[in-house]
Amino acid sequence: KINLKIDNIAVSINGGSTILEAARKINIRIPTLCYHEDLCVAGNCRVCVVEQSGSDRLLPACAMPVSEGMEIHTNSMKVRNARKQIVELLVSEHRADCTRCYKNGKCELQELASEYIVGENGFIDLVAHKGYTIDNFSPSIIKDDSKCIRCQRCVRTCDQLQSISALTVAHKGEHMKISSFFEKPMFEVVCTNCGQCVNRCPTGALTEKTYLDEVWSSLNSDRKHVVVQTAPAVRIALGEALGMPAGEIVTGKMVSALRRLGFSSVLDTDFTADLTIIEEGNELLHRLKKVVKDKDDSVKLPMTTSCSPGWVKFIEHAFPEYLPNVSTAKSPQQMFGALAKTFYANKIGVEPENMVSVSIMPCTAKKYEADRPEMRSSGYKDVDYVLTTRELALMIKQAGIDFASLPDDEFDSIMGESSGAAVIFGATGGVMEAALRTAYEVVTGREVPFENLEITPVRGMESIREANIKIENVLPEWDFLEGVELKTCVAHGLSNAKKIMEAVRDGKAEYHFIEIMACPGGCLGGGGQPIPTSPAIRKKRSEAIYAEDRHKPIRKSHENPEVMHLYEEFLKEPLGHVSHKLLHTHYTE
Ligand code: HC0
Repeated sequence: KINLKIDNIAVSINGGSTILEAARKINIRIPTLCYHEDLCVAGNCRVCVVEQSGSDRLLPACAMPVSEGMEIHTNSMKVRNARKQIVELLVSEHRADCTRCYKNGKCELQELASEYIVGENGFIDLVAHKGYTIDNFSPSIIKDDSKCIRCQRCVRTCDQLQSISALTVAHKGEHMKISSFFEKPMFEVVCTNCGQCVNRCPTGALTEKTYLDEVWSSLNSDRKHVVVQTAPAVRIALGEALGMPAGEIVTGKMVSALRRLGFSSVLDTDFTADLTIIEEGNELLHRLKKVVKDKDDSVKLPMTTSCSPGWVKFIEHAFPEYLPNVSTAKSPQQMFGALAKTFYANKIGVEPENMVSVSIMPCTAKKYEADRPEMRSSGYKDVDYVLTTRELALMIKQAGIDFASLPDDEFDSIMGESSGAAVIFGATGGVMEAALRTAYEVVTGREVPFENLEITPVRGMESIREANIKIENVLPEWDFLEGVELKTCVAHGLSNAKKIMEAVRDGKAEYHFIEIMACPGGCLGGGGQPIPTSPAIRKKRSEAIYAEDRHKPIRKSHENPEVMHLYEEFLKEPLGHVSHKLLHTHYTE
């Protein structure tokens, strides 16, 4: 342990910790901009400077390790003046058009400028004299260079967490900027649309592309029947953007709010998450049969999940030779869209051209997924508009709804029922766990014992997790699986996905089924979730997801009565003709 004093308060902390960590331990707040808990330290903005007794130099608290006997001052005149100058300089390089900015009121630079009372004439307004670009070609992300403070959180996110490097640093000195390959629009480079950069950008330089106006105008149209679906991870995070603590489950209030906003049918992506398990689980069993029993080498294993659109875009770019391994089952969002404008429209007597399908997602890549040409199997655009959790929170505020005082409401029926297995889709490992709960019963004909419902080896926040499950006492039709050890793997964050795929490609790992989610923590840590999203917040959201699962009366996808009814009445059988037309697709290089 190292002993030091910060603002005359003694603190003891492990060696190797930084001054910033020591200060946080005793609840002293040091401002930061380039620092982010998920990323390696860069120490380039200098907003976190502090003074050390006996030294003339100011130290960056985020990068400087503690040492025995240090005496640190975080609020001296010298520190305050330095910080004020740094913030003034950053503001002078930034288009401080705050009232017209999407991040107005949620911008970290704005907060610091207000705290340090940055005046009008600190430095010449440099941004006015520079050309800058606003890239809004992507369906998911807008990049506005005039608001960039070059902290490089986005660059480190794209490199360290996602191994993509779609965003990089270009040029030097005053010309230095955050750019892409040959300064092409984000839409034309390897960006996976995951939005992790958006979630970490301290200013309005990277934001989601919003479709609020389009959704409001659909809601205001008398001719349109507007259907909304809500992703598993929205219900455990929406409250944060509306002043509630992290980890609050707000499913019922969210449904109430959506009804008050005027959506005609309030339905659930969790319904199609259950459906995904049936289709994808059967696909896995079908592939196993082809490979293990029929020795058919045209069928590929390991099968990987396909529901995270950032992951699908990543594999298309980085490992196209493995596209035949990606499950053909569409994501729950897209299964929902295809069914909404066919099965559901028919059930409620609405012409599909008069239906608008909106989804609320924790994810910016879902905006891109909905735009993909493959996603029009209803004969229309299956999902018209995708809003992030943050955009829904904004709609609720715009409508003047006091979210905290809303009563709990229930989803509409036909496509609103879901199991606990569907809810856990929102956490890394959830799809795997949900699939295993169902696959066990299909193959053995026996119920999963209650004490084994929670498959803990696939849970948690470790970056890569493996579980090998011995298949025993199977039904006669599955005899070729008797004694087989099913090898599964779960990874979250694309840098971990890359490691897994490299291991598979190099023959260093052998799996049957791999779940990959592009975002750290899975969808609960998605790029469209409330900001900040820190490791501690992800943990609370994850606990909320598993609590929601425990409280559900039905916890296995194949027991969802509305899904069973859908098969009886419309789909007839898993992997059948209708399913193939509406619920499956192929991704190409
Ligand atoms: Fe997810 Fe999904 S679980 S990708 O993480 O499969 O975004 O929450 O909606 O589609 O259901 C995100 C979350 C979804 C889909 C579901 C899957």
